[in-house]
Amino acid sequence: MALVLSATQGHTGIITLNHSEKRNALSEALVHELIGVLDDFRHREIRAVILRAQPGIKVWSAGHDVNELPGRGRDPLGWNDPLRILIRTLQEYPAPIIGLIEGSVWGGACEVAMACDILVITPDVSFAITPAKMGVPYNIGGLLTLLNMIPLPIVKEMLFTAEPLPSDQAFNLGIVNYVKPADEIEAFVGNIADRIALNSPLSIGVMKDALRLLSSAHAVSPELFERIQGMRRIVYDSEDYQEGIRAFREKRKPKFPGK
Ligand code: YZS
Repeated sequence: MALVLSATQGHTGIITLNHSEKRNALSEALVHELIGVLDDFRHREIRAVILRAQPGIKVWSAGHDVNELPGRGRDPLGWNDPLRILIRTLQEYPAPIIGLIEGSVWGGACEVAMACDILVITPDVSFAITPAKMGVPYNIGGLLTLLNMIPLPIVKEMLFTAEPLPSDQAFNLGIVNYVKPADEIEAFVGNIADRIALNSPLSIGVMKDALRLLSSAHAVSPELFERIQGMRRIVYDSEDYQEGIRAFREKRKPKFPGK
């Protein structure tokens, strides 16, 4: 069974996450399929992409596949991690990606949403960024994706409590573009995609890339980079990290020793 479904309507491409049994967790296999669809859309010169899950779903995506996170002592979110590859692919895709979101969004899937260019959600949506619940040191690029979309005090609250941010707050903060009822959202998003497709794809592609480059134009010296990586390493070497993953597998709440 395909983990990701794809369809096209005119110049618009639609990608549907299709692994509800595992709550659309972002496994290597699912990410591989998703990137394959984006490659295909790129060759077919698709001008707007809609990224969604199955209609009416309760969990849009549960985030990184926790069973694929490495054991203690290895960076769980290194350059070649599937989540990292997916985020870069979405950000570098040369046409707008519209996130159509229903249900709850967890962990790395929040970053996937924040890597979309336009977000339209239903009122039941919530976003929870959960590394602190797993003992995971989120990576530098990932924090930057969040910071580019979410005001600093809110991103801090989300990271430190790991609790869900509800749809009305996400809308009031300008994190999402629109909140629409479930029975209207598909037509509404399709209309945005159609309007984008009438404009110059060259102009849009270049502006998207320029905005990406400008929003990541923070000077990070090699020393600063290595310092943050060193700080992160303390976390993924820790008992907290080991406990976070073990607790998930054993379906219980973690007890973090803080070392
Ligand atoms: O027991 P089976 O085999 O049926 O599988 C269960 C879950 O184990 C599986 N599943 C996942 N498998 C791998 N990775 C996941 N993230 C994941 N989430 C779920 O799907 C089957 C159904 O799950 P249930 O728990 O029975 O479903 P439900 O009662 O509907 O609850 C749905 C939620 C989403 C509330 C629940 O599954 C959940 O809390 N999942 C974990 C959400 C989460 O904390 N995700 C963050 C993952 N970490 C990251 O993305 C980053 C690395 S970080 O940690 O930095 O944020």
